[in-house]
Amino acid sequence: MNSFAFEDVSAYGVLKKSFTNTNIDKAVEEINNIGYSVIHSGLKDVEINTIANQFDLLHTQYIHTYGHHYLKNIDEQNTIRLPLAFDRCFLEIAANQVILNILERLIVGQFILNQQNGIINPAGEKYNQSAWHRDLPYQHFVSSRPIAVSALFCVDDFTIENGATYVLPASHKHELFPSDTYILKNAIQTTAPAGSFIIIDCMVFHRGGNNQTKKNRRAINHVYTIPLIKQQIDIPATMSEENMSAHLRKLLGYKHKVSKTIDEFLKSRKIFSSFHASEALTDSVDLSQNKT
Ligand SMILES: O=C(O)CCC(=O)C(=O)O
Repeated sequence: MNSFAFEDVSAYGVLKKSFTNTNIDKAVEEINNIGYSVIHSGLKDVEINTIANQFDLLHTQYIHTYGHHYLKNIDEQNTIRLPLAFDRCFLEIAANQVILNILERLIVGQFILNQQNGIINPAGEKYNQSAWHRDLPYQHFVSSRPIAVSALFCVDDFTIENGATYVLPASHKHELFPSDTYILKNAIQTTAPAGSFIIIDCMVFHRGGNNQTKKNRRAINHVYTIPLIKQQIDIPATMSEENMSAHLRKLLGYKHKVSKTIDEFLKSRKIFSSFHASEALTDSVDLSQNKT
């Protein structure tokens, strides 16, 4: 056997180092450093199959509702906007505990679901997500911490052949879109089994590949952001909060609705301050725990 163990990471001159124990720790470290990571959702094969079937059913129903001709004209025929508004199984994916655990570590303070999109990379056809982009498009800034994170749920296996997502590692750390030569040299294609999440700092440049197979590649993309960034579709206005837990209401942005009038804003402030008082209490407990 080779006497140099591959896992042995020796170093010198190092004063500070990160340690990872869990898969969540590993994902958080990768997203912070290179801007992306792949992690399994923990869903069983039977659950992933159910989601895949519901995805197709919903797509058929969606096309029927909005019209294929109309959707094709606006290049929306391969997208389902906000699938969770139609079927609870998609809400459960948006609230997947693995993802929420990672987001809590990445985004300091509060975050909300900004958007959920069912996406289809069509077999043998041009794909509308195949051009490089950031999920906060038209933005060229660098932030010290993530303010928006995407979680792409793989409904199908993501393979080289069916156009698995390309990422440009660490591009969230640089304002500019790099040169063509740099991109061609450094882009990485992230393959992943169905049921995985590809998690990407929204400022990382990425794109879908070309699907050269005979089967569509399906995924459900989620963008989670700090509440200051407006939702793509006003989720609280689209869905009733009846029968929704406080935890889901928070995730879906019911606590961060835009006040329509000054009067409404002032009323929301009153409710907000009593909420603050209870949060402050929790914070102070945390802080005192940190001190000991
Ligand atoms: O299809 C993919 O792999 C990438 C999807 C994508 O870039 C997006 O939804 O923003």
